[in-house]
Amino acid sequence: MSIDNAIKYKFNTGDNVLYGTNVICTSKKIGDLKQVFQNEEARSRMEQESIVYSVSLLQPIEAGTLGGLFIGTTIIEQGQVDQEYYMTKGHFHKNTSSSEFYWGTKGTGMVLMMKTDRTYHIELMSPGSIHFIPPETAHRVINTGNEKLIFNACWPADAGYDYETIYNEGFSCRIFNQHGIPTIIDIEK
Ligand code: M6P
Ligand code: ZN
Repeated sequence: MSIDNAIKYKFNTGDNVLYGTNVICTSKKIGDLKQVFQNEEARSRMEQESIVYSVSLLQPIEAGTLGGLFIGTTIIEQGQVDQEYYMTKGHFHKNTSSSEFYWGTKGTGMVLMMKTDRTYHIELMSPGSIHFIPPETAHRVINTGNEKLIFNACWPADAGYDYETIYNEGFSCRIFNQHGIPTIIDIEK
């Protein structure tokens, strides 16, 4: 019997961001988010190097492994493209039967979940809120607050990503800042 004293991975006390050996950090900048926001012209005129969100990802097992799990922290900066709040790209899982948990740790926002028939529902995210994303459901997080939004996620290692469907068809609603109020606008396909 042996006790491993060294903590391999942990959530940083303070900002709650995941860190440790093998934690991969990636970021999405304005320049990476073509066609994500409604006003593409406004996005193209913004500082392209400006970060919209960053993901710290721990993959303790190879991607695609049945029964494996991944965990990650996402930080969405506060900001807007025109009137639309900063948000993640959003995706369906390639393995359509995969589900996922999101939970908020800092800031406030919305979790948008959309079924394949394009019906959607929204859950409010705040520190401590837990969101279950069922199979066959696209998911995106929108930072509607007045600070960074930080949340964690845990999902199956064989979930994979289908970004293409959202890139081609978009979500069926968008969230805009209208006179300081987060406003949900339905979008026709
Ligand atoms: C969460 C998880 C990740 C995802 C990230 C950003 O941390 O769902 O798998 O990559 O959010 O979301 P997206 O990939 O849709 O931009
Ligand atoms: Zn996912």
